[in-house]
Amino acid sequence: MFNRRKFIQLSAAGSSLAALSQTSFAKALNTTDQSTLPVVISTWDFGIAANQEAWKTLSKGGRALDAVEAGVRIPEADMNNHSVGRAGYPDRDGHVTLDACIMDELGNCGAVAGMEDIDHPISVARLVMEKTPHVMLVGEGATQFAVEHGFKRMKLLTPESEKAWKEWLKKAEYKPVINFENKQGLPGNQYNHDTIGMLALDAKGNISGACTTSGMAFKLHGRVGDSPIIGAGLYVDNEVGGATSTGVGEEVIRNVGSFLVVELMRQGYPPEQACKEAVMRIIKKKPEIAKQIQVGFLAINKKGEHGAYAIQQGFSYAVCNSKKQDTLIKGKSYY
Ligand code: SD4
Repeated sequence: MFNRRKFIQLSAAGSSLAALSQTSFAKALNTTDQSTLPVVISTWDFGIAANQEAWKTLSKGGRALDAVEAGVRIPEADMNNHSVGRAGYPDRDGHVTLDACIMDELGNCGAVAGMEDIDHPISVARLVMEKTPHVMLVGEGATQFAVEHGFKRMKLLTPESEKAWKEWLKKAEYKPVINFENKQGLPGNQYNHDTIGMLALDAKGNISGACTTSGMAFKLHGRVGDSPIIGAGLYVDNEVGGATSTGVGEEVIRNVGSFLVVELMRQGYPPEQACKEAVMRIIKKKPEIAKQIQVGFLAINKKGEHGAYAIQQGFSYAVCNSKKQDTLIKGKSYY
């Protein structure tokens, strides 16, 4: 049963937070521990290796944009990672379709969605941002654009992913239905989690973010989640900070999650409270569905203070700055 009392308490906490002035929030922040720049944070435990790669750029005074692109390319290339990049699990029809977006301190952004046959969607997203007047390319158009810019067309479906897909086909009802993904089991199981969202502040205090995923495993062909959608899976604003998300993308899109988190930080919410309020919006609108799914938000403000909040337990994020190189922080959760 949905815990109505807990829900009301948390909603009340959310409203009273909104009533607090920015000054009160500023006092509540612990600026001593977290305010070291540069800093990079990423979703999940594989964020540790990704952060270390990003750190190579940040520690030399490099730009946050270069750091986040380099960082998330690590899980994209990891043959043991079945939820991001090269070795991602396929969709229902056996196609590996990748989603990614990137955003810089100037508000520039680029994205690809449902892209096949190219192993580093984040770098294609960056090229969309830098070489075209557009924000997003999808499907074959994205692949064609990547090839025109020197990417190699390759078969992404690995023998291991193919085996997992064929196993799944044996068990699954092979027809398009709404909430298809929820039939795969509990939120956060081996199929339904682990997008990388990365946020970095460089030594100049400029922010950038990147988000990349193969999306929900065995999704309907053509399904796109939150991860490549600016404002949903990722948003940064150099005046305020940045946010990214992981989990069931449909709920994040419905609530324009990452944009919401950044706007709440603009109003003075500390990162964790902003993430919590965004999670509460999802729970308030669909309490029964929320029990079954995972959504987590991760945020950082311009001081380098960071926080996270998820619907379900188990969400973690990695932090790297000059004091902590490979710290994994357990995110708080509603359940
Ligand atoms: C999606 N948000 O495609 C992604 C999946 C994910 O952690 O984040 N999993 O909806």
